[in-house]
Amino acid sequence: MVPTWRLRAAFARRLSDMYGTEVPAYTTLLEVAGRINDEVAGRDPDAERLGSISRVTAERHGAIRVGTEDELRQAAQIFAALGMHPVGFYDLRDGEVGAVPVVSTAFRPTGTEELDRNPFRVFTSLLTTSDRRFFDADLESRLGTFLGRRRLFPPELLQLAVQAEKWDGLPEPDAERFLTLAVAAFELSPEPVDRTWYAELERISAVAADIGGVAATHINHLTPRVLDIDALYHRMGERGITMIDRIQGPPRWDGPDVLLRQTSFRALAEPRRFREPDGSITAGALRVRFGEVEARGIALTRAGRARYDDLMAETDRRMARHPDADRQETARTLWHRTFPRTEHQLAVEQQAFFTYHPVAGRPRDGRRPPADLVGLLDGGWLTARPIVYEDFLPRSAAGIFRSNLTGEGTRDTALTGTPFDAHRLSEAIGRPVLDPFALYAAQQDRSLRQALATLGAGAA
Ligand code: OOG
Ligand code: NI
Repeated sequence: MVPTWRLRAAFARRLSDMYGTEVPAYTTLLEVAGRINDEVAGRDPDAERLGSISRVTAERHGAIRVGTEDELRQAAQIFAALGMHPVGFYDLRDGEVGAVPVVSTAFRPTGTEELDRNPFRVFTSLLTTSDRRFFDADLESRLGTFLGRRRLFPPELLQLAVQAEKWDGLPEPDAERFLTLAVAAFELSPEPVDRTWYAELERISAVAADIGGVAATHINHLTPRVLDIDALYHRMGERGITMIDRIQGPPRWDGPDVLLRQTSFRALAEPRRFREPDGSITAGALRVRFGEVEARGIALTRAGRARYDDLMAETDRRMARHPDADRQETARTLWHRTFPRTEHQLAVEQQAFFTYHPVAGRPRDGRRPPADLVGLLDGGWLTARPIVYEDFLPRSAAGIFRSNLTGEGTRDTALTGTPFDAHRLSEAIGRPVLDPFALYAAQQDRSLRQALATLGAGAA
């Protein structure tokens, strides 16, 4: 029997091999990221504080985009077979510029042991065809017809996925068959693209065309994790690959790494075949896929996240007043003023999530452990280990989408959009969309309860 986590690890590895043959710059990115990770691991004793080097080296996230709720449900079934569950709700339709007609979630493992074995996650976006700001009734109906006719996942793949979910794995040779079919479902399709239909959707949004203008889905990007994203940014430039103009997320600073920092580059134009209005087939190219890389930091509590969002908004306001200022520098100054400078401070102010552990061999000084967390930390009873952020940031996601779009697209801002939230997305998927904050909090609480029980037993 091949257990769930081995299926997931094998799927991530095969998808990565496949994507490397499709997008050569991705292979360069893996090389550079791998080298930087080795360098950081060699010089920094804390390199593994947010994940073992073997985890980080294998770590990827992918992005896919689907057109209908049926397609989303089927994708969810395949991910369930791999032990990946929908976490978080992201609405990317409302960005001030270049809004994207999708709502998204991320499929990922949720248990700490599963994350350690292989943390593969896939940011998955659903085209919101009923959102009138983007699509009128006529176009919605034509999209419905087009999408209704296509089949992204063969029935055999879906059946194997149902079995894998039920049995927590698959016996050979079913495991091999499942992996082959699953990877194939995310390859770029050789089917000709209808020129007129694609162009009509592209006028609304390049993402709408990439989803609704073609006969299949495909991996849009695969993202390795790197321990020093600033170094990577410079080194990719030296290799002749132009990155977008900035790293999204928190600035580089001398305090703790929090949340997620990401940057990307435009992939080259890829050859695609087109069906012209006169029925002839021509050779052409599309530039929709890209490369991305990310550095992960500590997960923030709701309070910490609110502070982060405020700092980003304040950075925007300052940049609007001083457009020539350096964004990183501006952000860094603000962070120094209000963001906790140490992990300890993040823990005592409850701005970030940690697991808590009793300190083994604390000298006996006749004292009993105090009742409060700060006292336990300061008195040397407990140590705090940071919990790594496993999710995404809507603002960064929108920035990544936007920086890789051709044209701004069009949107009728006089109309209101279809209401959409995590609950509605859960119904569409037929599985609960989990709240990332609740997952981190549960992990923290569990560790704290255990630590207190151990301390209590020792003191009694
Ligand atoms: C997804 C963009 C979001 C991220 O890392 O924030 C994303 C897409 O382009 O389909 O992948
Ligand atoms: Ni991404």
